[in-house]
Amino acid sequence: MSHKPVFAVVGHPNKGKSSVVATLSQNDAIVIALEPGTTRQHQAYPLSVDGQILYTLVDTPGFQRPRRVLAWLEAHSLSASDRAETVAAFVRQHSGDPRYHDECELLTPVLEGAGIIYVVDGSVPYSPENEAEMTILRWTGQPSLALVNSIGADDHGDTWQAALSQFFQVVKRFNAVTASFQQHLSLLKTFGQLEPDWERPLEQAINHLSNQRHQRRRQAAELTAQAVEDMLLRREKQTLIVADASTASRESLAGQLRQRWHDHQRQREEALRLAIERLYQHNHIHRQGALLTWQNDHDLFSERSRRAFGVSRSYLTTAGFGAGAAGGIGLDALTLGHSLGAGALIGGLVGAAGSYFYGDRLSFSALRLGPLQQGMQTASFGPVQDSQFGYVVLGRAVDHWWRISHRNHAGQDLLQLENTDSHWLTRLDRTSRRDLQRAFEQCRKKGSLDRAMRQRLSLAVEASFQAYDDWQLNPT
Ligand SMILES: Nc1nc2c(ncn2[C@@H]2O[C@H](COP(=O)(O)OP(=O)(O)OP(=O)(O)O)[C@@H](O)[C@H]2O)c(=O)[nH]1
Ligand SMILES: [Mg+2]
Repeated sequence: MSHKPVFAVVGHPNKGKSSVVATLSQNDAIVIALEPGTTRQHQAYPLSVDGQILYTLVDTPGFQRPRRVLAWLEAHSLSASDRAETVAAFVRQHSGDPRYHDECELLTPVLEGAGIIYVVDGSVPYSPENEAEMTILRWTGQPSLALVNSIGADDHGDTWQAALSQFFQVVKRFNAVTASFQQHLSLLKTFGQLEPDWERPLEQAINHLSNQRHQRRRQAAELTAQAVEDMLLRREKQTLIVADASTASRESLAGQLRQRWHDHQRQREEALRLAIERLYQHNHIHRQGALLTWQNDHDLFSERSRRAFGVSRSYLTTAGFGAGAAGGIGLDALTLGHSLGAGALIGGLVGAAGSYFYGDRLSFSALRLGPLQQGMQTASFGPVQDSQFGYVVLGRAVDHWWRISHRNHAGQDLLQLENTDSHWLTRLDRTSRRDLQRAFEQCRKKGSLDRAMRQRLSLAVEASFQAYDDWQLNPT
């Protein structure tokens, strides 16, 4: 028989049992809903890392008739020594009885040896109704702890704590939606202290989960670096036959190229987000809503994104790259103007000359027209020449990563991109700052990234995750 720990999560209906299971088993496929009675059967959710099960959570329906169950138990028990056996007898005798369906479901895993996690809602006042439930659970004799999970805003945690500690050795506050990874681990540690047989497997589980978290961060950095590289190097090309090409059709070609380039960038960013979400086992994020909130005003190319994630000229100059690195629109406009001659091609794209918004600037500096050869001319769009773009892409990716990596699997809210008024890059070490800037410059100038630089970019992205984490924890 295997001795991997199993925990049955039990309690009153609609108090967040399934939410606790989702968070502790990192499974966002578990049904969590506003209506009581959502969970009807007990269901096991193992947590595995590298194909190895570390522990299992069992979701259960809530107690429906705890007082009657307790009355039956009291009537059928002869002494304190037969209590667990009496609970088992109750389940055997009532297994087909619809009145006690939920109690039989929730007691079955406990009778099979699961530890008990009793969940209450700390935002509603304590009610003695819970005493029958707690007494039944105590009769099973299984190791147990109570979690105060607050669904609403009010806090009755203290009275709950006092009452629960009469029945459970350990009472903890644990909010399924907001609990941190550290709180998750500390819960496992506590359980290990309650049941000697589980101490070692739970210590191992803690190690595996911590390693997994580090590995995920590294993998996320690699995925992000790859996406940043792709996006910075992206080039759309099309050849046109000049004999046919009026100024108007060339302008529309330019518009199409730009459109294709923008579409590709959006899709690439979206693909990265999906990959990050999969990495953290978030398979059911509200994509539709998330798409809506991330698009439009928060679009990759919006001025708002630049303000939130772009960097200032003074950042670039003080980051140790010298004033040259900040060379922006002025220089690009000159070289571009030269290569285009009359500049008719981009006339329709840029709009009123002089006021270059971020999105326009990207377009302005990205379009190139090749030399005329045998009546053909190639127009290309990208790689982007504005160094802000790299910071915008990276900033958005880091922000998304942060939200996903800190998101519990019980989370139901939409992903929201928020504007940041202070810049996390100031928390980044000098080497990483320099490597980011160099990688961006290499993409811009050489149109490719060499192996060594690619590796440095990946490390710098990982350092960026760390910096963003620090900054979110302690913003100033
Ligand atoms: N804000 C917040 N809401 C929570 C939390 N835990 C649960 N909820 C909400 O409370 C409701 C019930 O959560 P469930 O996890 O489905 O509760 P349950 O105990 O499994 O419910 P049944 O299966 O019906 O007995 C859902 O709308 C959850 O989103 C929490 O920690 N914070
Ligand atoms: Mg449930």
